[in-house]
Amino acid sequence: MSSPFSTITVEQAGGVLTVTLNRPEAYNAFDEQMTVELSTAFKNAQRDDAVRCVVLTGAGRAFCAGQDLKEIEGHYRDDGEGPLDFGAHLRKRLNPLITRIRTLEKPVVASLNGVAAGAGASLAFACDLRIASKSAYFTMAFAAIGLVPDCGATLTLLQHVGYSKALELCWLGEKFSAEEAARCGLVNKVAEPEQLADATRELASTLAAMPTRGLGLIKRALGKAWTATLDDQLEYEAFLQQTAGLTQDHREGVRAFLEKRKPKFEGK
Ligand code: T3D
Repeated sequence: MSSPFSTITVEQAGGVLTVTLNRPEAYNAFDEQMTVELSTAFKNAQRDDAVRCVVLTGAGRAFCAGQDLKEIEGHYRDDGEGPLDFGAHLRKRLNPLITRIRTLEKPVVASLNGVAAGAGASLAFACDLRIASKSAYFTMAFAAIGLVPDCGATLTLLQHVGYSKALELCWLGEKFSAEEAARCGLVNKVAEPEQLADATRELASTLAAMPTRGLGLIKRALGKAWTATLDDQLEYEAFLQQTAGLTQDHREGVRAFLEKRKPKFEGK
């Protein structure tokens, strides 16, 4: 069957769905079509029980160079539609995509094969875990073209690196290497470029074989904790634990421990 997508590719192996940004000639910059296709791919991933981990990566040399500047420039031409309404565009396209990734109750791993610039960096920060090639780097390219970081990066970057460093990165837009990002917890693992694919596969297949519903509930708990009081969080944990305690994977985990065997989780 032919792919319904033209700017991304999707491939499923075992429980791992790999979504590849596929506009290598533009360093996988977002055009309108790509934001629509990415949203569809994540919506499908939510619905499909066979998907138990999503990997997001880029084709060619870059992960993603943010918004397609040629598409933006087109709006300013004499025959163009006039300046892009960024607010409306973000609310309609990119914000729902980021929310979809953050609320997908399955692990989402960004596998950073190269540069992540502007909204491409924000996209990587929105994923749950980041594994990066040693040659990958981030650049908060927004200020250099008079824009502000978007797609949640003002929050996600702040959470990882603190106010002063986040402001430095957002103002100056200097290269932030994968190794530097790993030192402050923004990148979970750095791999040699030729080992990135294998290291990603290993991490993703480990996650895909785990109790998917439990992992999703943990993601929910940590997502809420940023703004919660301790009392709120204790109550929320009790609620989530009640839900996790009813899953088949919880029962399998306990049984396997007592029977001294490896558990076989079904993601249910
Ligand atoms: O509502 C909304 O959507 C607004 C949201 C906006 C959020 C944003 O993302 S703003 C930030 C937009 N992104 C940028 O400003 C980054 C622009 N790109 C770069 O600064 C550099 O390309 C990189 C640092 C990413 C990589 O540098 P380098 O030297 O390795 O590569 P290069 O030669 O500059 O680029 C390679 C090709 O990719 C080149 O094409 P060509 O000339 O060989 O045909 C270049 O034009 C293309 N490319 C790179 N980034 C973009 C792009 N094409 C379109 N849009 C891009 N963002």
